[in-house]
Order: sequence, then C-alpha cells, then structure tokens
Amino acid sequence: KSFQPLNLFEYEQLATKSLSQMALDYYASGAWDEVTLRDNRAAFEKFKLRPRSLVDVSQRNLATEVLAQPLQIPLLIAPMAFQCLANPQGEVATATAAASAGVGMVLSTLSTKTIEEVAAVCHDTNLQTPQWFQLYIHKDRGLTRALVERAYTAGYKALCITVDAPVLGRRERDKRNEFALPPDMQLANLTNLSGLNIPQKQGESGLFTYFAQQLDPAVTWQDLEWLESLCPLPLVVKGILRADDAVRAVESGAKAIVVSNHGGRQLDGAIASIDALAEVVDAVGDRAEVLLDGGIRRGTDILRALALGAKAVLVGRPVLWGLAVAGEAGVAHVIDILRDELDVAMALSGCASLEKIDSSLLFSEKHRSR
Ligand code: HOC
Repeated sequence: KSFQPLNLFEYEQLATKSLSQMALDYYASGAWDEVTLRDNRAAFEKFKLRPRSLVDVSQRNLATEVLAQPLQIPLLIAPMAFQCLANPQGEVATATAAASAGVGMVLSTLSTKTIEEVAAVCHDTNLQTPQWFQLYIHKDRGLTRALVERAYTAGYKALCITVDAPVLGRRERDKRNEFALPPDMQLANLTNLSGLNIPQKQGESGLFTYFAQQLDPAVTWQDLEWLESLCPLPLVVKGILRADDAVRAVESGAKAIVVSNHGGRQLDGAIASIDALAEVVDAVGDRAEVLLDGGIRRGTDILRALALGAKAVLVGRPVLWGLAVAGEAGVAHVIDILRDELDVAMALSGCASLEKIDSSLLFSEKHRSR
C-alpha cells in the first residue's frame, strides 16, 4: 500500500525525495540565516485558543468572499515562481486543483506556464474561482504595463503587487547551487517579450542577474498609484508588515493587503507575518481586506489568522510539495487536508461559520486570573 501523507509536514518530507537538490533549495530556502523563515512557523504557537463549548456546530460553512469574489474556504494559493520544476504541468496543475476546490490562485509573473494557459483552466471549465496575477513594478514600465494588460484581457480578477522586493533577498543555498532553470524551461510570460535571452556565465546564475535587473529599487507609492490607473482590476498589495505602510497602501488605491514577509525570503530578521497581522488589521479597519501568508501549515493556523482579523490566508510551499509528490492530485490533497483541518478546528472552537471566528478565541494576558 502506498504511503499517503496525513498532513502538510509529511508532504514536505515526501517532496524532498522527488525534487532535485537545486529545485528543493530554491523552494525551501529563506534569506541569509533563515531566521524569519523559522519564525513564520514558530510564531503561530504562542497564539493559544479559547474554544467555546456547547454550540451547535453540526452544520459548518467555510465559504467566504474576498474582494466580492467567492471562495469555498478562506484560502488562496500564494504566487510562486517556476512551478514546472516540481511537475511538468506546473502552474496549470496547481490552477486546476485550486479551481476545482474553490480556492483562489495567485499566478506569479515568473511562472513556467503562460498567463493565458493558466487562465484557460477556469475558462474551459467555467469555474468561477478567482485567479489573480502577481507582478513586480519592473524597471521597464512598458513591460509592467504589457503584463497588466495581458492579465486583464485573460480574465484575472485582481493584480497582486509585490512591494517587498526593491532588490532580491540573498538566499545562499541558491547562490551555492548557481540556481538556473533547466534548458527546456522558460519564464513563460517574459520569453517572447523583447527577445529575452538570459545569459549564463560560468559561476553565476544568469537568471538571477536578469531578474535583479528587472527589479526597480526606486519604486515608491507614486508607482502604485500609476499602476492603479492602468486598469480597472482591484489592487492587492503584498509584502506589508507595518500599520503605516498598510494605511499608505490603502491611500494609494489598494483594496486588499497581504501581510507577508515573502516567506522569509527577503529581509532576514523581519518579524513573522502573523505578528504583524493585528497591527495592520487595526490600521486599515474596513477600508481594505487583510490577508496573511507565511507559515500556514495547519487548519488551526488559519483559525488563528482569522481570529486576528484576516479575511483569508495564502499558502505557498506546501502546495509545491503536493505538486512535486503527485501533480494536480497532490495539490488537491494538500488543499483538502487544510479544509478538513479548518473544519475540525472550527467545530472544536464552537464556530459553525467563519463569521463566528473572532478575537475572543485568542487567549491574552487579560484572561490570566490572579
Ligand atoms: C532567479 C530569480 O519572488 C521568489 C520570487 C522571485 C525570485 C526570482 C529569482 O522566489 O522569492
């Protein structure tokens, strides 16, 4: 009988056996000493839960809306580059599993399937599950505009702008491996633009050099306002860890904010995402929806994030582990595990629907008696 993973940690263990060392390191690594990477996970444990008893939880509803778009569970797949390193169907397999489960998907600009190929998953099946497009404000603003237009035309429902990457964080495992894509794999959305030819010098990853040139360390809030003027899609700003930045993002047009430290891949030593959540939620109030990514591995983590005020969460690496282990079916199973765990966690907390999840579920010092 084949081994069936019970949880996301077992998926990670299995995935290490089916990925090349270079791909595994690229997906798994964080910046420098990987302190933030570890903290993202560890920080959840300090939020202790105060379950409610004797509530009728026989009928449970996990459905919600983000930006007025329907989700069967409060979950989206985080944007992650180069998914064909995990499985030849790459982002198409991920999108198919997500759409079938009613889970949102954020496609990375650095995908290995095109914007249009991934959009076709929803068009062809007539599934209404939202797909969003992630992008950086590239130094080449013409390229940025072209990507926005393609995403809009293809039917993506929001633009998710990464704002925590003025330069690329230093991931030493990638440097050691001289990370490069296999020759038959491409940056599918960029390849046909401006005759992209990624140079590969001895001892250096041409891909990193190319991408470093794409990033613009001079980007400011004014560029976000420019982006907002380009098309009618709602802007989601991803990579916020402070109340003042959250407010600035809303003032610049953001309709949703993703509290995130880029999976610990940018500034090492940055606070865990979950530790920034309450501050951001308080600061934006009902002016924008707040989402969270970073370290979600259990249904109880989703419950905690929602209790702290998130509308939904994004999950990254575990999806890649599912993809590496069993392609679309693996991603579907990872989503299913999270759905089931959230469902049980809600029942055990006395919450029959997401609206019942509030800050009273969290223990704080005021509850400690004498
Ligand atoms: C070789 C280029 O945001 C990530 C992404 C993008 C990295 C580009 C690397 O993996 O954190």
